[in-house]
Amino acid sequence: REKPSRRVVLMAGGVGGARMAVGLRDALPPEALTIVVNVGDDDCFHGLRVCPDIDTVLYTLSGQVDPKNAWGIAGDSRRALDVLKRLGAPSTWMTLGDADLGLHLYRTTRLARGATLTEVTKEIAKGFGVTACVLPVTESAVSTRIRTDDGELRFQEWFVKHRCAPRVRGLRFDGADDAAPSAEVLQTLHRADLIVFAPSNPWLSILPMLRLGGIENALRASTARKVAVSPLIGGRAVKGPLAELMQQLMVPPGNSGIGRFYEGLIDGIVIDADDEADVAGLESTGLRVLCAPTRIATAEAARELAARLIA
Ligand code: FO1
Repeated sequence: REKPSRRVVLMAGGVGGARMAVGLRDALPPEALTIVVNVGDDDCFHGLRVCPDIDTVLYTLSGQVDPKNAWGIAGDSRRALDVLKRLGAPSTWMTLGDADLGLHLYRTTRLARGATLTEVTKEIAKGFGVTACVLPVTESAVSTRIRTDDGELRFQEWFVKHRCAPRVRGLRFDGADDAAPSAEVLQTLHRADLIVFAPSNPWLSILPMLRLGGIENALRASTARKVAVSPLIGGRAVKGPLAELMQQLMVPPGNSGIGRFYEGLIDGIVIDADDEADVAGLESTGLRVLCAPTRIATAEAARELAARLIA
């Protein structure tokens, strides 16, 4: 009998998570990969449940994602949004394309009929021909709130409407205290041989998952090897507000700040080939360090990194 294939779990946020998912999918047998996705960015727009990180993972894995934005559907039209703008509807700063709205209509209707977010996500993945198992981290609504000098903002208000301009004083994950990882996520973590933290924003995309009751224990109890891929290269994020956020949260900059975030949770960290100078410092904290190209905008680069990480 063939050696049981590796059971790999990817803890993912949006863009970095989706790209790492592509690489791992291409480097593993189909049934070996499970992607656990953050739901903290989720929000309700025009009465519809929008799940940006789940949708970015599904659109990217199914080859539909808009390559420029890394969210939404390539070439999507915006005629419904234009009508909403004309009618003075709220929140039209969130660009929801027509095809994208089709997905939100489907998910919202299915949830209203009592389906769980896990069930609906599986239906959508199947419909899009995605073979990897994509799981929301929880069935509950947990939403990231950004505390600023002018009060608390919903994540998308801060990220999209205000373009990350308001200085971040703190984060709150509304609903996390009453939420638990889904049973399937806990089982997946228990059975994993390898758990990868994607090169997503640790504070905005991974922390909302770690804050769910029971997940840290499940991670610590898991016999899997645990590896984080740094989302920084030369101290800068490939995409998004991570470097500025780390300054505002007053955590150490660069890869040492990433290593500190995951302290006690991971055995190893992957940093970019340009950041060779960070190896010694990270190793001195007990981490194993893999220095490899972490720019994974192409499927080939992502597969190459995934293969090296798995090896
Ligand atoms: N990000 C933006 O910067 N501007 C947008 O108008 C926008 C719309 C949008 C619609 C659907 C969706 O799934 C994601 C969307 N995003 C947009 C990205 C979203 O803000 C994500 O939460 C970020 O990618 C962070 O993960």
